[in-house]
Amino acid sequence: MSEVVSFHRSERVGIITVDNQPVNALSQAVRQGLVDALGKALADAEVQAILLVGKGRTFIAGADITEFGKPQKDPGLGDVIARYEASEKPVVAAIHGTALGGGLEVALACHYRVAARDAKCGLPEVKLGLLPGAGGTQRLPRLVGVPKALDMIVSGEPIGATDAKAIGLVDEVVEGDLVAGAVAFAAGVASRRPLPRARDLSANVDETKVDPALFDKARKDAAARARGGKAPLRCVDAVKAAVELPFDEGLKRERELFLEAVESTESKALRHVFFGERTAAKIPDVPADTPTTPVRRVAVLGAGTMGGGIAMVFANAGISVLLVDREQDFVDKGLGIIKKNYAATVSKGRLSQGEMDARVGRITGTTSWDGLAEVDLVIEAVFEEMGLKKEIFGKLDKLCRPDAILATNTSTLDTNEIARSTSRPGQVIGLHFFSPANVMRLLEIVRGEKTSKTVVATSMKLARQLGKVGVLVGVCSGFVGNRMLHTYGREAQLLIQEGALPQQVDAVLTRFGFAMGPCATSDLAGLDVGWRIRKGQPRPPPGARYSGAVGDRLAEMGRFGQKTSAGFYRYEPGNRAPMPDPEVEAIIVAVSKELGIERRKVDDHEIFERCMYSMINEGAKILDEGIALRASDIDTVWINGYGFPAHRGGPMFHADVVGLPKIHARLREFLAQHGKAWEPSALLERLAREGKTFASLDAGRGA
Ligand code: 3H9
Repeated sequence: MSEVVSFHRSERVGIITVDNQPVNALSQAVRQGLVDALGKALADAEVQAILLVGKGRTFIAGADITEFGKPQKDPGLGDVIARYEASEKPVVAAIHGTALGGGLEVALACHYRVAARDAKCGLPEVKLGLLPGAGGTQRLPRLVGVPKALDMIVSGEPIGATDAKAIGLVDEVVEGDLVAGAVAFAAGVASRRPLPRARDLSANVDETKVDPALFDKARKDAAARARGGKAPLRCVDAVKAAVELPFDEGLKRERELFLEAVESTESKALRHVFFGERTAAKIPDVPADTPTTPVRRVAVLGAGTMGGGIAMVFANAGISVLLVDREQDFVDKGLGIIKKNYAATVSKGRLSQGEMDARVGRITGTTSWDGLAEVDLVIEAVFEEMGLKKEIFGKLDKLCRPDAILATNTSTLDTNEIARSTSRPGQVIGLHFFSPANVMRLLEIVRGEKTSKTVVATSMKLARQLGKVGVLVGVCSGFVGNRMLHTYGREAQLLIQEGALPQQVDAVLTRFGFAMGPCATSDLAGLDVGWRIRKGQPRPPPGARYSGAVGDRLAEMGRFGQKTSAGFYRYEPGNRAPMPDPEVEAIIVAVSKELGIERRKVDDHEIFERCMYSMINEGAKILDEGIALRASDIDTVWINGYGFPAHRGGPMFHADVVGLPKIHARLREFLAQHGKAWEPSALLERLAREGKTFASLDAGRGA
């Protein structure tokens, strides 16, 4: 008997327990253990019904993702599942925590399913670029009907036990002790025959009754949402097979589609993203047992868009917040916007009024700094001005408890310099939220040269508690995300000066899968922001290109983007869709002329390579300088903070897909054509020469 699956008997019920924590993934040892345990249960004459349970915090959260891409070892999951379904003794799955992917597929093949009230069931394979590959696409529609099965399989979103019961996915919701309730249920069905098997249910997949338009619509919706990803479409095709083919043929079709998917770059990318997010939480010199301090009371300085959004993040996580600003008007305005944001969520039915009231109640607006002496963490979210920040940190140093964490939300400024304005640089850290802070998942956690390990560990833990993906980065201008965004945006603008138009640049990048192109993104963020920053900076020396020329001209004309209905595009009232604007084209042509640039036809390929490779090159420099710990951390930043398409894995993953030698060769060509900004990173050059990848670099560093 394998250690990860055990068997024991409770009177007439044989209990098979999976114990492969943390999530009871279906590794080869678990699959073998399940086969062996079933054999024992069937051979035991005393056993009249069999119960399958998971030990620890969950039932079974799916196939073992680390095994994908490696030669598959027997028994396959499909084989294990077929044995459970064929058992002549009834098998009951007792679900707590999550039954996900292959875990739910095992449960679907059991004859009955019972669930704890807070259990969740789902087929999230699509989020890994896959489809359920062990019968889920054939059994679920037979059990719950095609529309609901399509919903669950194409979205990948899990449903709760109550909903699962309502749609016929589980037979009973157990209150109180799950195993005791499930044993009683199993004893109750022990002698019932015939055994209900999902494979035998035909009514829900009767071809004459299922509207074929359902699949056309599902395909269309999936294509619109997938931004070029194919997995959702494969999911639709597999469910369609449940209607068009007999069960065993449908299983074969599902298998073919699954094998195609598992080999796809899309799935490799999404698996990289899954593990990348989890690896980001691990800091080599800050072990998991590093002490942390509790964060129960927080103050946010600055009640503007950013400060208000940050206050909401804490209130959402049940933490009370003091929202502090200089004048009562600013405080009131900030609180007003917060309430409006929550009310919008309530009106969409995504938040109850009671929950909104509780969250609003956790935020106290004030102009007084008195309460700061009590808080565990202060986050400064005022203007990006070093003098102001230093003054604030000097004051905080005097007011706050010695163990309080002093954080800055700066997106560009030197966190070390800010820390030096206090007597406790070890307690200072950057917590860089992304706008809108209550929506964006990314949190760059900026470690200064003196930041203590306790403060790093507390911040990483806090990120998780807030539902954010925390990525630890080092100090440099723009940290990881904005520093790379700068090179990406620079190339987009230079291409426009040379002959492209905003709509062409944006189309190239949205076709790749970006949520928005760089020009539409600038319009959303506001062209005035970059313009004001550039005004305070020295112009590039003669001979060097200045990428801000078009943006400056538009901003000087009051075209600040969406908020003025005009920027790189024009906007119809009440509509955020960017419309190409002939006036902008004339401005761009004029700017090119003033700069002495003869406009030329820029092809899409050049746009893509220059925007993407400049960013990858900067990412390699960031990695080489130790600003990011791993290439996968850079990908995690870009996917969670900048709309990089997850199914492309992030810029560094994409670089590996293209091949570093090819990228390096192009960087050298661009260096010859466009100058110093294209100097290839020494790291990228070395990896290309040695035939290595960013992934191999991460693996070599134990990431
Ligand atoms: C599938 O089932 C295909 C089948 O249809 C067909 C097959 C033929 N495998 O997320 P956490 C690790 S595809 C391996 O921090 P939480 C994870 O990396 C699969 N490892 O915990 C982490 O490791 P570490 C369909 C896995 O409580 C640790 O477990 N299923 C797997 O926040 C803890 O994870 C899914 O897509 C796995 N399947 O969330 C579910 N899952 O500690 C994927 C987790 O070293 N999993 N690990 O960093 C999840 O969504 C979340 O992990 C879950 C728990 C919600 C379960």
